Amino acid sequence: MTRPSFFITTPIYYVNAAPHIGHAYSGLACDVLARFKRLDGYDVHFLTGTDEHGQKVETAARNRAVDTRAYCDQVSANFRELAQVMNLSNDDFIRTTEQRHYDSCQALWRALDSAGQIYRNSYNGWYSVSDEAYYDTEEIQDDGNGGKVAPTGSAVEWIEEPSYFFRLSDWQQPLLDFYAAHPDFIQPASRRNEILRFVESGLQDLSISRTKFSWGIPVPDDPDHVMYVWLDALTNYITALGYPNTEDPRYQKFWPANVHVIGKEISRFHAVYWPAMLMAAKLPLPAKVYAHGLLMRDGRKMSKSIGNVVTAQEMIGQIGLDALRYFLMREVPFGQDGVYSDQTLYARLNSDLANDLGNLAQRTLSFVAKHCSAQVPASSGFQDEDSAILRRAAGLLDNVRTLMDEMAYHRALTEIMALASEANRYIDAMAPWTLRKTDTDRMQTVLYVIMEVLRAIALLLQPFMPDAMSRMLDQLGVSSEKRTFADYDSKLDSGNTLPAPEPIFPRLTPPEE
Ligand code: ME8
Repeated sequence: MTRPSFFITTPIYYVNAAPHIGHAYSGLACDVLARFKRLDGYDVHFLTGTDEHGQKVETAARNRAVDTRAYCDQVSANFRELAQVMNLSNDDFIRTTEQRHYDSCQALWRALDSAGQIYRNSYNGWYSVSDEAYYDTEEIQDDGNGGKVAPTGSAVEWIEEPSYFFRLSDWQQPLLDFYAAHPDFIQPASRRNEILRFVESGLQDLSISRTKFSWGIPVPDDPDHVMYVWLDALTNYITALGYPNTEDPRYQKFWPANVHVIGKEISRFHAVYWPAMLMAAKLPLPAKVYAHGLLMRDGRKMSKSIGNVVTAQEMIGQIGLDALRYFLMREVPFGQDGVYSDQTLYARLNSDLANDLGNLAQRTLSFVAKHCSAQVPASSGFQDEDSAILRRAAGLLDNVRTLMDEMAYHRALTEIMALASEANRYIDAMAPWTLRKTDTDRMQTVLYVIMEVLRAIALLLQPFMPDAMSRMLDQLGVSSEKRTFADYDSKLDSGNTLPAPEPIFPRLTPPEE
């Protein structure tokens, strides 16, 4: 039987600066869903990479007085390392400076051109190098210091140059029809409304080439022009599947994408320009664009100039990788901006991981090690309380699956952790330490029930905390072949010998304590 496919992508990151926790966040959100889908039987393709062309990158290299390509190699390597540091399970890492991407962009350009979607003219207007975006005069404001800024706050400059244009204006109605027919295309709803208003207000043709610098993919047959970096960047999603060879098995299997995960500030490029280009090139459209919020530290957007940028490596050094992964997915409702501080970080991790889950596992497993000869206990018939909590555990996969399909990670984790809290109440009420003296059969049953609940929790938490949950499943004696969701309904083998339990989530001490 062929497995269903699932293609998920992060934005490709500009190599104009070092990666920080915000870049790690998009990759993590994709990784968690990619891992969930793999465990759920899907054939997954997870793509990330770097966006290396354009004026911004060229300027960054020049400011450092280094060769542009050497500079790209170096910063791209930092993003590749970030993926490893975050334990991302990406199947590919694309760089827009690769030959495959050059060929793909030129082919897409030619496809748009032969469809009559490209014409030559000149662009006179505002451009922000920092955003790599064009702005209308109505959008521009004075910055109070004699300069002009875009609505994003980025400086803009007036440019006048010959340019090729894409007939974006042709696609206003087709886009509106598409959004109406696919209400889930842009999520969350707040972003969808913004995009609808933008498209309803009218679309102008889009300048898609620049002549003032050369760091880009040349326009076919007119190498004085390089392609606009967003046309180049968006194309990465099909390059990676083998485009222009639409017979490539990866393209056949994985295009159109199931979801492009992006930060909300780049919604317009993904939800307007990209689907318009695809329609114009007669290619299928992705199923979903999910625009998440931005991580803020101590109430402010992370930025180099404010000096509140945190790297993933720093946080991992402080709290450990899986705790970081858990925190980012649990604390911030996906789709909203994420404000966090050290206080919320340590409080959340100690309460959920050290106290609730860690304590449940540790006290159960050390009790079993001591009083059940380090073997999976045997159940001798369930009472109502046992059946109730086992039923709840059995039903959890379906709930979590639905929430994961909505990309409601924080709600999925809330549900899973609620079961851990319930199991803590159950163990307190059943008091196996008392049963040990009065009824060892009943004690074994209770411990078996808790271990079964822990097995369900650990299976479901694998996408979020792969290493920690792999260790927990080892300690529960779950063999590595029995860890997919197809095994969710299987049971622990009573009598199976267990390894010595070890704490998985130590209590963390905040730096100022
Ligand atoms: O926009 N919080 O690249 P970029 C959360 N090359 N996410 C953040 C973040 C923060 N504080 N800061 C960055 C580009 N991100 C283009 C994309 S795609 C075809 C081309 C994440 O280096 C978030 O995903 O500016 C955001 O959209 C992305 O990094 C921007 O990365």
